[in-house]
Amino acid sequence: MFNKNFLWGASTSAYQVEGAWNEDGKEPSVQDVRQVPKDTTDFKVAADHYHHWQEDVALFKELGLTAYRFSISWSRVMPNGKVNPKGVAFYSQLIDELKKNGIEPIVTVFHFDLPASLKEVGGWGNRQTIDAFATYCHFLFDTFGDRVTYWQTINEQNMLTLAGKLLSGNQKSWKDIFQENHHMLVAQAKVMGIYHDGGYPGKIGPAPNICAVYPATSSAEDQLAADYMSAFRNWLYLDAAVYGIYNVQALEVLRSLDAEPEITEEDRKMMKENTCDYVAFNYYNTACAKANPVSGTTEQGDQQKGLTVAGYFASAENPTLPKTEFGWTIDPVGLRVTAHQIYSRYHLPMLITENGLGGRDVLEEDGTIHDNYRIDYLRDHIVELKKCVDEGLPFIGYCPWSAIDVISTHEGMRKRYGFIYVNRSDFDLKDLKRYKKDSFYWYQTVISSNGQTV
Ligand code: BGP
Repeated sequence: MFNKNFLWGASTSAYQVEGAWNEDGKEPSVQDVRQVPKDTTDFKVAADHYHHWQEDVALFKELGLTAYRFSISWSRVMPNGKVNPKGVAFYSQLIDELKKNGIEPIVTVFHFDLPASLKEVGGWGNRQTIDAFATYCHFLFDTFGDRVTYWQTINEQNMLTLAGKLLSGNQKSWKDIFQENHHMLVAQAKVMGIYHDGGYPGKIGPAPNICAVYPATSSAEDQLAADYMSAFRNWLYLDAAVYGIYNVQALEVLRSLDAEPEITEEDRKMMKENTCDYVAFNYYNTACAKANPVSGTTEQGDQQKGLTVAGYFASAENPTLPKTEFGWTIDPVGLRVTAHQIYSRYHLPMLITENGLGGRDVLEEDGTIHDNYRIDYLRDHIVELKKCVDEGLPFIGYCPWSAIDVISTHEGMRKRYGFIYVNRSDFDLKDLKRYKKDSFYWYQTVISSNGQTV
């Protein structure tokens, strides 16, 4: 049984939902200036939540959400390093409106949208970005810390890092990528320290994308490959956040890629002394690995395809799992496997900050959207989550992706995740009107029965 304080939420991120990319003093973020993937749209208008936030919160209330996980745009609050009062006012009003409606605000401070001016001076490769991040976060804690209980530092740092080479158009070496990753780990530790030292009343943690990695066969070699992949993809990030250390197996893979970062004594101290209060994680699917000889390839894919490293592991197909129309595997029981792995390693409360199915929804003439595939996906995951809770795992809440349709990271507007449909397509903004999908009414019942009726 879910306890009575269990948070039933839903998620979005600033650059994928807000729009208003250059309004009211906002500086462009790296997302606003990036090359748009072929046949998809940019993030400039998104779901136009910046101009619809009151209507959206009213819909969240009607949906019955008891939590809303969103991210704050660094480039809106602190463009070019200076506080932007209009940007601050936007989030302040949003937080107040959520609280007025009984919805707990869950805040991620950085979700893939570094201010463009910081990228110009080297982004996370430049150690000064650590201080800029600390200044930004300190300001957020001082400004919103009395109203926000659950904070997350960096969304999916592991996916950002693993996609780093592709995102740089192969310009960066693995060494560059993992030095940036190291700076992010230090920055995260630093802001967790600021949060704890400041005596703010809530909790702070990371929000990586974590998934169990299965061996492709029962051979010891494939099991070892799965362990290495998991260390590299999952535990590197959580061992750093929870214990303040580098995972040994992950470090070994880094050495093989000639990508071991330079770590100063102060960095080690910073990481060791400043760790998290809980583990937030995003879960969409699981991974599968097989042994990869030293002569094998090293390749990068997305969060579904994973990563292949010569000498350690190669991504493998898992023939036991069905797939979404966008080719992502569906593995509800894998959520249970993943949650047990996390808890046995870290013994901290957990919060699911993303889980969901991206599909091509159709708005019918009568304004309905029949997304039974999404209901099936979420139901099956909630059933497994309930088993986790019954098995004694401490969960703070569940925030599926996404509260409302947002622009997908790689697939534009055609791949939707929301409970609320936004009437626009990739290249036609239409009227941006909101419609309730079938999953909206279904999740409403789940929440009102505290997870009893799924
Ligand atoms: C996670 C991100 C989200 C969201 C989601 C779905 O990696 O944290 O921002 O985009 O994945 O992914 P996609 O939009 O690529 O389908």
